[in-house]
Amino acid sequence: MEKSFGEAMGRCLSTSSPETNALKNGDAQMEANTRETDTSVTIEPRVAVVGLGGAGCNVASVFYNELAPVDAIAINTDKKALDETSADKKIYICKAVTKGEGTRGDARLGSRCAKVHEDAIEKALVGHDIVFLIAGLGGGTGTGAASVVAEICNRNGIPVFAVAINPFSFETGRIPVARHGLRMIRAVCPNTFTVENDKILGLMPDATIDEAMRAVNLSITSFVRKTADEFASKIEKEMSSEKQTSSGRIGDMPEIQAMPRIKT
Ligand SMILES: Nc1nc2c(ncn2[C@@H]2O[C@H](COP(=O)(O)OP(=O)(O)OP(=O)(O)O)[C@@H](O)[C@H]2O)c(=O)[nH]1
Ligand SMILES: [Mg+2]
Repeated sequence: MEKSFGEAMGRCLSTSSPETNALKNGDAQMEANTRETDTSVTIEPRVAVVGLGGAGCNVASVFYNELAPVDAIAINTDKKALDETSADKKIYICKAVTKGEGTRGDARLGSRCAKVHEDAIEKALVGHDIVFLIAGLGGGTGTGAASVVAEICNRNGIPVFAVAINPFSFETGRIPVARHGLRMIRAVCPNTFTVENDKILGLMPDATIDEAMRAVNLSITSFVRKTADEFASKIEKEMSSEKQTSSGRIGDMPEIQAMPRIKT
């Protein structure tokens, strides 16, 4: 990861960030997911993990198969890959353009396909309190679509994080596409983290490429979980201090506890 979690959260919760303003103003979506009883407030942040393209959809499948308390949303131009993905929601983008066969490394096409399906993507995302985008860089779909989806989140005031997987260094032809794609994503999603596929090969020298990618995918899932938990607890603290300020008496404070929504 290039950036520490603390840095990301600092950015997310700094007074100038749109995310914080949304939270401080009592963001409608978060309110909808907050229950207040006589003595306690329970926050149930609704988390979406959006897998874009082949790598992203593989990570979304891990979340879905582990029954993680998130909504796993898979977006792909590759119909066969999407059919093989496990997810709460699948969005097949641009049958008319890619004929269901992916973009074959054309990131501009990936971006265009996502734009054509903006309404469906927006509908799937609205109502979530935090969104994580996962994309492998260097292909066309994930690289091109991630910034489009990040912008949809920005427009809707949904805090968004991106996890961008850099290709292996032996995928030389993909490196320039990956670099350009990362710049595009960072331009609209400051909370973008990169993961190096290469690094895992150093840690698992005898692993096959598939095993290495699976290990990377697993590390992404634990990163997302930790980040979402930290995000929820920051919100709780903000709400807690606001309540202290407004009541003026700590004794009036309701107990606040995080309780992630469990998928049934
Ligand atoms: N960690 C990890 N990396 C992957 C995985 N699958 C692919 N990658 C990496 O991600 C890069 C992009 O590949 P894909 O995600 O398949 O590309 P795509 O977004 O589907 O793009 P197109 O198929 O060209 O439309 C590859 O060059 C690999 O380095 C995966 O399951 N895990
Ligand atoms: Mg693909």
